[in-house]
Amino acid sequence: MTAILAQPYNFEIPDGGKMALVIIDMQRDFLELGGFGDALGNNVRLLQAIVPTVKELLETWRSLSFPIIHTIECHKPDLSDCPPSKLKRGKEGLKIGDVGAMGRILIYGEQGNNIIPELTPKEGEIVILKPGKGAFTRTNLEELLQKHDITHLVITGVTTEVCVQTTMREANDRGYECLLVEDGTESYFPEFKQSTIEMVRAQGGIIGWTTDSKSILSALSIM
Ligand code: C5J
Repeated sequence: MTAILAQPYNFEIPDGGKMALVIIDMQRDFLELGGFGDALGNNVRLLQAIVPTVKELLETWRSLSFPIIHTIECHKPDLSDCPPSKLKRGKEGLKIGDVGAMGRILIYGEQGNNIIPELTPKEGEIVILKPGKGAFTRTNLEELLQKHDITHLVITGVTTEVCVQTTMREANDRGYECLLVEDGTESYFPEFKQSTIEMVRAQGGIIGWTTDSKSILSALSIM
């Protein structure tokens, strides 16, 4: 058994359990100037702060040959997978499918839709293309987790209260044990990040656990 120091209590991976690193939407459109997040008036530098932490976890997972899952929020160029309710969000500025400084916003294959170079997926790592906020919605993620016998998810990425939290709730409802990495996730709104952390681990871990990357790395180094 591996135990990671966490809140509200230790996150335990029993022998035979398999723990994947999930990196949510670390895309240029959310993290770089000229992208979707920037166009919406957000301070993208806030999100950039977690890149070294996520990279360190990614490299650790690679060195241990543990499963890695990247997600990309994206749509088809004809927007046929984007419901009108999502398309019409945001009254001012750029909308999904509009042309921005890094190509069409949230359209698969456009420059801004790519994962940032520091975290580019390697061959063999799972990449989930998701049209929704949650990584299980209209994707084959659950099928892949079952196929690879993955039972535990260590969750990182952006933004904490939107795609990260939605994915964590979806995973929790499907029976996966989820650990949110506090210094591996970020929001444009620091108070939303803090609230998410608190609501995840409230009521005895109603959605899952939270911890910092140091606790994960230290638990893995004594495996
Ligand atoms: C948003 C995301 N915020 N990845 N997407 O629209 O959280």
